[in-house]
Amino acid sequence: MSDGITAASLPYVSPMQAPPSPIRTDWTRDEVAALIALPFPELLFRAQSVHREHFDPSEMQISTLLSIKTGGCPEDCAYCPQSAMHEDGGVKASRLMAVEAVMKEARAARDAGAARFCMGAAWRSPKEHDLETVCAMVEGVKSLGMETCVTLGMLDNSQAHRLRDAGLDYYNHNIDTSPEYYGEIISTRTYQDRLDTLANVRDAGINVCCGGIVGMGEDENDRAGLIAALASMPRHPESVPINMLVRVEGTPLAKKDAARKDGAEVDPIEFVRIIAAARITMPTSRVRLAAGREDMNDEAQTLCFLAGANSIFYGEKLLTTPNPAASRDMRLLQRLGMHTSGV
Ligand code: SAM
Ligand code: DTB
Ligand code: SF4
Repeated sequence: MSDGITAASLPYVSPMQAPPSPIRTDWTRDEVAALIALPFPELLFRAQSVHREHFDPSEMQISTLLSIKTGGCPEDCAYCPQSAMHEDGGVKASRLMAVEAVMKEARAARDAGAARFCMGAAWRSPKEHDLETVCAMVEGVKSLGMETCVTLGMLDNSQAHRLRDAGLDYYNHNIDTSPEYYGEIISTRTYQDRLDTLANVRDAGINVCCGGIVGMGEDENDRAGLIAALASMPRHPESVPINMLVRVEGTPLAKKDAARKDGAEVDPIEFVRIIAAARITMPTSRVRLAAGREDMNDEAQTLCFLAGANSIFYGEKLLTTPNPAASRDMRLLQRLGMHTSGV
């Protein structure tokens, strides 16, 4: 380029100077289904247009996950290797990590460039003394200058307030799938239980991280129902993780034909459509391309980014399953000319 203008110095362009799309919280399943079914070029154009109204399309937020208490969970989520209810036992149960050990991992994540540190515990809900320890972890990680997120199962109102007082930025609690399909996946707590926890988190003034999983044998209607349920919350979750099911040996969903009647994997193009629908319906939320990237090629991930995903989990492990190596992710972002957001 001439005159000293480089691609990096050019502002990104908002398509036409159209009025900004309204933030709607009344999305219906039919409307979301119609979006998902749009011709792909039209769907991606709409998703990109909305994305550019609120975000720099070249920016990627990166969060690092740590399992602070692994396995032995009394819940029966059919996708999860940490449930003690599955016949094959899943992963080995361990105790809650010590605060200093968590700090060590958080420092390493910060030094590798992560802006947010997410700590997950395989609990139905936290016990009193464990919550105290988690509050100390939140305070410690925040003192490193990172955003904090925890996912500890169900919370009552006072537990949510205690986490808020410790300075917690985000609480992750997923609705996982459509209200109708939910009962096929989890029997030990209800969809309403999840909504109650989310209401407690909101009431405490903590940002909500809430999303779901694609590839559990749900049909198109359920996928539209998942996005419609998120997008019709009175306030959209600030972070929306969209996970592709990671099939883990020993879980009820591990067998392909258990997860989908025709035995097929989720079509990556179909997955991109779900991401685009999340972006269009929740314009200001961070849409995270969450679990499942290890099994996606760079091109499928790139389409997800073009559809509006602007956050990933970074580091070679999710909670218990593999995630792409940091070097692979950095190479991809470099190839795409994208940059990570600062803390
Ligand atoms: N026990 C807590 C809870 O369920 O609220 C927190 C941890 S749980 C592992 C967090 C989320 O990870 C689940 O709600 C689910 O959406 C996602 N997840 C778990 N196992 C998964 C898998 N095998 N594939 C994709 N996503 C998964
Ligand atoms: C979310 O939606 N995905 C993350 C995070 N929230 C806690 C967890 C994915 C877990 C994948 C299976 C595992 O590694 O155990
Ligand atoms: Fe337990 Fe959470 Fe896994 Fe369900 S998803 S079994 S609640 S760790």
